[in-house]
Amino acid sequence: MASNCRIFSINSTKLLLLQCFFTLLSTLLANNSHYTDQFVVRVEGGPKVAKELAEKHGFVYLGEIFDNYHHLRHHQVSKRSIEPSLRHHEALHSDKQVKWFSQQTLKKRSKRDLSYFYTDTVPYLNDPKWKDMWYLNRGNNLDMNVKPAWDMKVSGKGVVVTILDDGLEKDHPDIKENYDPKASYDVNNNDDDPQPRYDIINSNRHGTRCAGEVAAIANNSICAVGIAFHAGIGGVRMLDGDVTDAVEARSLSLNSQYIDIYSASWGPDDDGRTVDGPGELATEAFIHGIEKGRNGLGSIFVWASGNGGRNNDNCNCDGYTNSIWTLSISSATENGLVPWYSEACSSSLAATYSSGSGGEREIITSDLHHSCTTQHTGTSASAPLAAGICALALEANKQLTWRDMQHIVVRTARLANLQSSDWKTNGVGRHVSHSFGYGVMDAAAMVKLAKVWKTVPKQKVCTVYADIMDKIISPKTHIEVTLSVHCSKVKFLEHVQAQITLSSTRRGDIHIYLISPMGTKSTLLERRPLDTYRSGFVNWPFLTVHNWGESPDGEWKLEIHNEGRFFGRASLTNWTMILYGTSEDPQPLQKNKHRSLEYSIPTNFAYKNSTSNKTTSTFPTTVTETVLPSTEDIILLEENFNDSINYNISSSDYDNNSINYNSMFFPGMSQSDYKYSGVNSARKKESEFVDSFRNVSTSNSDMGMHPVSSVSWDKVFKNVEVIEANNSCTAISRCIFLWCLLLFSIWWMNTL
Ligand SMILES: [Ca+2]
Ligand SMILES: [Ca+2]
Ligand SMILES: [Ca+2]
Ligand SMILES: [Ca+2]
Repeated sequence: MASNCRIFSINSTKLLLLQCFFTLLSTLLANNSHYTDQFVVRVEGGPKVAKELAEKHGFVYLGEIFDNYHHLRHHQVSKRSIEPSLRHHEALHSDKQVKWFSQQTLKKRSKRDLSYFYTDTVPYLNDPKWKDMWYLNRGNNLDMNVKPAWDMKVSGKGVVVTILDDGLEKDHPDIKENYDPKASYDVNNNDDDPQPRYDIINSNRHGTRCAGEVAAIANNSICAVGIAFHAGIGGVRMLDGDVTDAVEARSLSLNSQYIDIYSASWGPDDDGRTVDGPGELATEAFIHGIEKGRNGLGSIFVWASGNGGRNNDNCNCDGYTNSIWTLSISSATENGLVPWYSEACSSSLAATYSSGSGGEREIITSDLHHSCTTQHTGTSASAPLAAGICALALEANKQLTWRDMQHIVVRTARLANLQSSDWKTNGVGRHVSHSFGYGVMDAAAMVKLAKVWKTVPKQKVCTVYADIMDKIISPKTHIEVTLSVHCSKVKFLEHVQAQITLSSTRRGDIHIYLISPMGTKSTLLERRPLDTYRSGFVNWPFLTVHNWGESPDGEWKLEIHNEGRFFGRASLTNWTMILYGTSEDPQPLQKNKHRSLEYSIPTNFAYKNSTSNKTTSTFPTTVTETVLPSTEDIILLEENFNDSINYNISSSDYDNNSINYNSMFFPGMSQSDYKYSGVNSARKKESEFVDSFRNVSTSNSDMGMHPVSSVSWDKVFKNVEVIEANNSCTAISRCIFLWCLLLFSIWWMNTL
């Protein structure tokens, strides 16, 4: 290094030294822990024993985190210190009752909101802001289908959601009837009342805003409407004070037999240079939650994917969203764009609508001081919307496990108007993107599917270790390593983790891709220009959900790129694949159910198309609602329209039966359009058709539909065969009946 330095002129030497100094400083700062006055001890014998122990050593007892772990504070210990309090360490260490203890260090956790019209009147609810709640009521396949879910008589009744945040204004007139004290706690102040601390800049409004999105009361002439407006809503005040591992663990494990869904819109700094995740207690709390919460069905943790877009942050570097236990949610703007704050990563499962750029509308919800806001923003706003939608699904089926919920989200999320350059189809034909996961959440489809859902089989895990290596990745090059997997326990994948240890002179120069045996390429890490740390990654479990449903067997390929300059060396030392999933088909009966349900598609589609060619009415049209069997059937139609492409898996050719079906499904298309060679033109027509049907403007059409491979078409066709065999008679007669009814109505109208 010294000999290299001499080559430079004085100025560049100074510059280099300065650079060295800052790197050293930032490394030092990064590694420096700030000790707090909080301690956690593991003591057997319950809270009584722990309280006695606390008293003996002069601690204040704050509460039990979970089994045998207790949260303490010592008033004589400084609230902030670079040094641990050795005297108290000594005391706890020498006490035989104490099995384990830790002095809690400070964690940097930031809230995920941002510091920053026209109306489509829907005469539905009397809440003054309802008409402006575009993400719930604009129709045209451009909202989250919450209204049709409400029409199925679900509103979150009997479901309990808790917001882990900076408090909750529990006496807010649009919230108080749904406020649930049993789902609430103040971890910052150690009392039962999560009421926020008020200051002149309303810095603690975040939790109240998130709560209103979930459970603001409907039709009370006040402010807005929550998605699950009959759900119980609680607040945990935990961000307005020192955040430690213990504080997070207590919040995540609060009343886990009572609370169903925890919504969190915070995490490590989105500064584009942090790699941080849950500590040991918070990890334990997650495990406790998914294994024991909700009587063993598992707590549902909904998590905001992060707001670090402008800093080129990557949500896979955030251990909370990158965790398999959290249902990670990103955002889409009103126009279906990737928001400027959005972080793309392979661990996001789905998206909900939220704020965008100037001119695009934001989220409406309750606000501090009993008020109402139209300016809730960021992925902070997205996670509670997702939590509300999950509450609707949970009311429809209280037996859903934490994994069931993720399965249902994967199967029902829609492309809608979401535009991203990286939409792709995974190995089982599901569309997925790094910005939006599987697409925008669809409340009606989730409720529908939840009702017929059978609990997925037990989660199995295969862990496959690559040979210990020390593979150098020179600057401006990349390496490819492969790992051959044969996993007898897992045949249908859910989460896939690539646990990686690598060193690098500049962590932000590294980008990593994982290619599955079925050819699905996940971006595990993008470049992060602001991440100058030299610390690399130590056993970091990069998560991808893009392989959902694929088989794990075959060759996995890991591609690591190093964009470093000059001496920017990197080296891969360890790679382990952790493959989660099931040995049996997670939802075998579902396929049959959907086949029979799919039967309703041709009827409705044919009919709708015949009437909606000239009408500009929204979906579903009033005409349809009065003439066709029920709104419910139309919802089925849309839900299954996606499903038929998504997950009816088989290999097969097509026959005459399928032609009948397709000519009904996509009227005006001939058999030849569906030949292998004609797949592209078929796709085009399909998208044109869907556009005219859904009244989506043509400029969005190509983004609205996803390219469908010939394999996917096969899947549709096979399915059709089954349907036609069982139901063709009823299908045609129903269609003819409706046509006759329509013609008769027209004739009758004319005679008047
Ligand atoms: Ca309080
Ligand atoms: Ca209201
Ligand atoms: Ca982040
Ligand atoms: Ca997650």
